[in-house]
Amino acid sequence: MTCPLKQMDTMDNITQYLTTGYIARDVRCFDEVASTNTEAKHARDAQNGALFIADTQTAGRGRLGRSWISPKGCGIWMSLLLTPDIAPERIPQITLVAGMSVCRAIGAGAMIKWPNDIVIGTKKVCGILTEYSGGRVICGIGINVNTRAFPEELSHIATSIYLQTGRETDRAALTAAVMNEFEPLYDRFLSGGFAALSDEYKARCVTIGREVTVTGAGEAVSGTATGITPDGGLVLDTENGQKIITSGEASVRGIYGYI
Ligand code: BT5
Repeated sequence: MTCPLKQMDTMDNITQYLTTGYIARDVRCFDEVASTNTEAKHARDAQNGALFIADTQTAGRGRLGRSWISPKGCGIWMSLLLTPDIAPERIPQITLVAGMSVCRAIGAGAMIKWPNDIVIGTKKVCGILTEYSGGRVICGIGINVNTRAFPEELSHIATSIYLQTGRETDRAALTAAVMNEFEPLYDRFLSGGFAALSDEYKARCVTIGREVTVTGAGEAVSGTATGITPDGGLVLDTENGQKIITSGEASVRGIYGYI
C-alpha cells in the first residue's frame, strides 16, 4: 500500500517553512526505520527539539504494544525529542499539547479524542505516543496525510486528510506547521502548566458531551464526559457521581463505529 505521490520531502523543504526557535531546528530524515520513536531514543547526540522523520516505518508503535501502520510516502511519521524539566506525572500532558498542535495545523475540522487521537468526523487521522526514557521524552506523532486507502481491518477506524478533503497535502509544509504550532503551546505549558491550555483543549475535544466508556486499570467506567481538569484529566459524570479519569482507553459513542 504505497502512495503514488512524491517521496519524502527533504529536510530542507521542512526547514524553509519553520518559524520556530528551537523545535525541529535539528531535523533527521530517514527513508525507512523500525520506529522513529526508537530512532530518537537511541540518538544520544541529539538535543532538546530534535525531530526524527521517516518515509516509512516497519515497526511503527501505538500504545500498549499495538502497531501503527506507516505506509511509504503517505504520511508523516515523526518523533520529537524533548528534555523538559518537569515532574514525571506531567509528561503524559505533552501528548495533549501535541494533539492541540496537530489539530490547529490540520484544520479540516480535526478534533481531539481524549487523550491521544486526532479525528476528522468519526475516524482517526492521527495518533500520538509519548514515551519517557533515560530522562528524555519522545513524542511520536503519526498523521495519515495522502493515504488513499487503508487495509480492511482499519477501514472503519482510520482516515486521511486526503480522504477527507480530496486534496493532496505537502507533507513538509504540514510537518513544519505542526512544529510551528507546537513550540508556543509547549512553552506556555512549561511555564503555566496544562491549565494554561485546558480551555482550548476542551474546545477542540470531541469527547466532551459524549457518552464514554473508559477501560484500563480496574473495571470499565461509563458516563458522560463533561470537562477536562487543569491537569488534563477527563471528567466523567457517572451514575455513581463524578469521576476523574487520568489514563486509559476511552471509547466514545459514535466514533470508530462504537454504538
Ligand atoms: C496511537 O496508539 O494512536 C499512537 C500512534 C503513534 C504513531 C507514531 S508514528 C511516529 C512514532 N513512531 C512510532 O513507532 N509511533 C509513533 P493507539 O492509541 O494505541 O492506537 C493504535 C491503534 O490505531 C491500532 O491498534 C489500530 O487499530 C489503529 N491504527 C494503526 N495504524 C493506524 C493508522 N495509520 N491510522 C489510523 N489508525 C491506525
